[in-house]
Amino acid sequence: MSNYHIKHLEEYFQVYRKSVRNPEGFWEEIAEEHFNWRKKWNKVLSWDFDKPEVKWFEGAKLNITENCLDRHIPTRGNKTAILFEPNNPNEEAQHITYNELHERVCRMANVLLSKGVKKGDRVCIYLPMIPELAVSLLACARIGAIHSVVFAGFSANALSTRINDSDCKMVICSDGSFRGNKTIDLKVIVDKGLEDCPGVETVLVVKRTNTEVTMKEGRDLWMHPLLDVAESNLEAELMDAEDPLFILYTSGSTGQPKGMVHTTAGYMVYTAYTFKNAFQYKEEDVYWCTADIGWITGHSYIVYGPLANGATTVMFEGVPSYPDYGRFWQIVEKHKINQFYTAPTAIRALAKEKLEFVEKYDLSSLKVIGSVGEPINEEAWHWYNNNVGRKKSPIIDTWWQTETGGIMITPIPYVTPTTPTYATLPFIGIQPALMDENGKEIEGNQVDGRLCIKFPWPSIARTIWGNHQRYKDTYFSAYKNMYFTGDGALRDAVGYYRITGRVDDVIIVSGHNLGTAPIEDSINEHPAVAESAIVGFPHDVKGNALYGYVILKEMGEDRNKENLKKEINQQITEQIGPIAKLDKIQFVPGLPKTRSGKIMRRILRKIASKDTSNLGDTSTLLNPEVVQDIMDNAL
Ligand code: 7RM
Repeated sequence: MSNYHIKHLEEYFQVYRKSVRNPEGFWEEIAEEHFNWRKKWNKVLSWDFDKPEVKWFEGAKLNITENCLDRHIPTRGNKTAILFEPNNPNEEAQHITYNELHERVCRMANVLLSKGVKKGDRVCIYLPMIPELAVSLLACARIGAIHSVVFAGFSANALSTRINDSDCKMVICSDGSFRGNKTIDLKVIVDKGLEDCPGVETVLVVKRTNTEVTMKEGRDLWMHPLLDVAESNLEAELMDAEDPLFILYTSGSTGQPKGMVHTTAGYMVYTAYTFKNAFQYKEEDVYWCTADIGWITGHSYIVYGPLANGATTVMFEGVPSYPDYGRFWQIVEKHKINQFYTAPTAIRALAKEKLEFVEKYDLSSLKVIGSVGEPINEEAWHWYNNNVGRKKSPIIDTWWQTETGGIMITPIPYVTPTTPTYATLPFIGIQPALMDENGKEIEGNQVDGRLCIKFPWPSIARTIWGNHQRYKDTYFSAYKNMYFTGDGALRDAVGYYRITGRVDDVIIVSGHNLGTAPIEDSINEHPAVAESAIVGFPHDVKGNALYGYVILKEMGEDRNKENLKKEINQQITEQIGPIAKLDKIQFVPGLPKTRSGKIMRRILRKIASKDTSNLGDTSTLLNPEVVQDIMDNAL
């Protein structure tokens, strides 16, 4: 039996048991059968969560781009690898075949080499969602350079911090980017950021918007003329299994962003295997993940996972609201998308708009619809299920992190029965544990605790760039011999997991542990409410009390606010209990969100506890203007 593609629930349980009883044997078999190695490993796994150190497939030699490109050429050379859908719906989509992608990656890799980039050097990539972005990642991997993608919505300051932290010697950027009806002058941001980055020797500029840019003599070069004259083929660099593939920054609750380091072989094996199974990808399918490649979701499930499976992966340059709120669904219809993967924040934003936007498109091609990034609340789950999945495409609520590299807890569609808001069962090879505050594992079902992972999986991040101690402190110090995720979760009667949010989102009110997500779900079900966020604030009697920030739908705007507050608390009382009632409710125009769509609760907590002298690092905030408004009207 091949364990590469799980098709039944019994098979899932059987393969899962095997992967836990004999992880080395299990992953060895997957690695052996489904990838190209230039040399096999000497040892499948060595690990020590105390050091911490994890090594998979030690001694093996490979290049991930041979697995993502070269090996598909004989059988899938003319198949579309990347389907590029531009921001402007009137601009033609591009179908880039595996043959063409191979050539483009080799050309760019040759350009990088000619500009002095060597194996192990860091290259910062600051590009919009255009094909050159995916090509850049692969070109770095082709020559063994370590890519560090910085999301092109980040500021000059955030960019320079990241460039300096990992000492990038080259930046790949574009003249500008298109987002909806806006054109953003990316090169101007790069120029500003680079004022503080003396280590950057070369900037390669991709032409996208034709905006005028200043090119700094001796540093900046246009990419396309160099690509035109570069050789179209290049032998891939031989990499060790544990050579770093990339660095990707993720923000911590305090301090500088953390440069998570992912290595080559384990990352490849795990992202490929999870992609195949979590999306049930079949050879002719067209798969679309709406994330930006600037996030881990884009690295693992737009670029590496899909390409390692020879899939057709869509890259969308634009935004869900342009030219109108039907854009996602228009694209699903146009390209007959089979698997669609997005974030709860996008689902909620689209659910606020008229149903016509989704109803008027033919979504019958969809087979699997996914969610990632934060807990998906009940209301959004049902909206997604009814209007996008049309009750026939299973929703996969996939829980994972930048640090985990790949999906950790998810239903396997058509295999695992789903329950709204539950990420359900651990993926093959993943051994979750729930821990109590005293460091003891909580056994059994119908329990909740802090989510840890007991055993290494192939794509766990190996360190924080330049700061191994911080890696140890953040992930391996809270619980002995465990990877601590920072999330809380509950395990229900059948063993399904529901992620309740970051553990700092757990609020203890009068001795009761309350997760914010279920309370927010309840509030969001009120017909006048669009979205909400709950935080705790100090209370003399209860220890903590609840403060709710609520965004109203248009219909709620002219309602009596005191009555609305009563109705919201009534609803919470009915659905959760009076213990979860809110002491304060503030109606707000928006919630502070990070650029990847997560609510920045830290800021809301500070406002609720009237401690606004120092809001901490707000550089990743998408909408700083709402913070002022919320502060001005705080209760
Ligand atoms: C992939 C990604 C990680 C954090 C994680 C959680 C939250 C992600 C879910 C989720 C509930 C989910 N990487 N999170 N997915 N919470 N259900 N399905 O998002 O590094 O940017 O964020 O996101 O808190 O720890 S990330």
